[in-house]
Amino acid sequence: MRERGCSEEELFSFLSSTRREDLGYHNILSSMCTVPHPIAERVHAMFIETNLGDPGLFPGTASLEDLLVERIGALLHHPGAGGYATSGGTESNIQALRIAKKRKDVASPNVVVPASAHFSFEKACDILSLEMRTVPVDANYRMDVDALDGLVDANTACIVGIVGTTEYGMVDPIDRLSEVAEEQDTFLHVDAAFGGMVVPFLPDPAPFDFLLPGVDSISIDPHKMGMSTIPAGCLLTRDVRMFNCLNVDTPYLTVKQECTLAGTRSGASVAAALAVLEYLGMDGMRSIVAGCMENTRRLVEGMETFGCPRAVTPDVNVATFVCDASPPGWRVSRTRNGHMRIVCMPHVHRDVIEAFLRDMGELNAQ
Ligand code: 0PR
Repeated sequence: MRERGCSEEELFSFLSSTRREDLGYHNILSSMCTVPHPIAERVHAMFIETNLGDPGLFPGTASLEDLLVERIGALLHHPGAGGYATSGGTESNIQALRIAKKRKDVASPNVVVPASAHFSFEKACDILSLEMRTVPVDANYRMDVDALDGLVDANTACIVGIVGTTEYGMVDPIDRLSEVAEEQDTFLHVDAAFGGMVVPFLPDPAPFDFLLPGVDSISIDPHKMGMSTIPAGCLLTRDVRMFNCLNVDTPYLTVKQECTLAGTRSGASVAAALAVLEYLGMDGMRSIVAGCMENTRRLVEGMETFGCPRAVTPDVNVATFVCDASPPGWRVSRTRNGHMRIVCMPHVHRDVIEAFLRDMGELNAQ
């Protein structure tokens, strides 16, 4: 550290120039995060010093966390769901597998995940010493449920299905997984970190939530399609008591026990997440999701006119293509299979899509 502090002017000039090195979200087509909704930004600032790790000191903010869980629970057809606000999909997935592992209580537990699962499951299995068994995906990049046979056994602590896969934007057949989970009496976790804030707002949503009797827990991230500030995630469980197995004693806090992974945790993004949902309502969310889906369709149609076929028709706003070159000045990403991947987040407006397609056209003409 410096012996003497620097001037405010010097400090902010340094920080501003460093911040300018960030790419932000301009021409960024690879991110599952987006520019927070202006409401989220304002509310985040309002709750900046709150700590949900000691909820007795911040009962107001803690009640907003409860309300967020209730609202998202209702969105997922279970207003009485248990839950808390995590730091995002990774923490939610780790905590869900912790619950599943404790409930199974066998010497060598395994979890069965689709090959399309996010890498957070690898982290979770490493931390929790779980064997990760991978189910292949079908031609449409959805989990091949028939291939579950032989993978699920007496040591299976959890089956995982994905709603909105990171790479291809696909929704696994959660209804069929729910049947398998019930038949085998296995915990079923749904990773809807991305798609949980998309699918309920589609005109004809496939069932994936607590309406399906086999679903035990769901990850859903307001900091992705919920347009809240980072880090806003949620883990929901069918029964609030499922969290009890994670409780540790917290002698000197205002609450006596806590089940969260993080200790100190900010309420800022949590209040922001609730605020966005309240402000937009179902109607507002439907319209944002409809825009993202329309842009996804337009992008797919436009790319195909350049001889870049879709890898698959996505269930949510993630488009993938057989396409080697991408125009300069744009950030796209690549799937593990080498497909070009574009996430049509809310900051990827229609004019951004059209500008990208124009640049693709020029690239093609060369
Ligand atoms: N589950 C799914 C289905 C996900 O897509 C992700 C993240 C997670 C879990 C983990 O969530 P957290 O990162 O919140 O813990 N998916 C994106 C990814 O890893 C996240 C991302 C966001 C990546 C912005 C890049 C980026 O610029 O690809």
